[in-house]
Amino acid sequence: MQTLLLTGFEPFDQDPVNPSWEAVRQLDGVQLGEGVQIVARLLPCAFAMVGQCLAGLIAELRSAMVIATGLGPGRSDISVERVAINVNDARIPDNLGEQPIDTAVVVDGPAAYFSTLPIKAMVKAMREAGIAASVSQTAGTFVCNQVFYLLQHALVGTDVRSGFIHVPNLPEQVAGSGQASMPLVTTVEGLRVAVRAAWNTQVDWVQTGGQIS
Ligand code: PCA
Repeated sequence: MQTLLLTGFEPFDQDPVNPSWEAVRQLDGVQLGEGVQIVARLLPCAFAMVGQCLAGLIAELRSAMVIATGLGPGRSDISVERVAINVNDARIPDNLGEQPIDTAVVVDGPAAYFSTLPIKAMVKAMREAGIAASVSQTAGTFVCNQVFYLLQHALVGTDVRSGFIHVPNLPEQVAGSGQASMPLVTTVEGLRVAVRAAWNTQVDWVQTGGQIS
């Protein structure tokens, strides 16, 4: 049985929940086709721990594809990330109180890695399912970007495709604030559709996902 590793994050910044984990845990065990199943795992929101955790999961599961997810506070849609950069610059402390500023994710590593997922096809599939989605040009400079960079660094040169998706807050996390949110049921369905499209698409769709600025 092949596996597709799908990770979510624990809560951070005093939030009681993280929708990325709440969503991916519901997809644990879902079959993507003949002999392929999703394995969902939780990652800690801590710069010092998350790399080892991720490396352990990659080594243990030897998954055929890896997709990491996290909460993007303020995002209004499911954002498929294009690029991970070699910078940690934390605006808030992580769950261990660490707040690196302008450090490298990997010393002497390349400036950036692109997602190796078919990001346009994933966005297209979600939109066709009626779910708000877009390509995102930045995964930020916090723990999600670090995980995305470490993931791409670990798998570069292999045939295991990988990438990162940010999901919006849950409505109950931002009630009354006017901030964007997405119901959990929609996030779960969006991720299900995106993961399926990633697995089934060998050559990415050509459609714009660009931004002027
Ligand atoms: N979101 C944060 C870290 C963990 C998460 O779910 C981020 O975007 O960096």
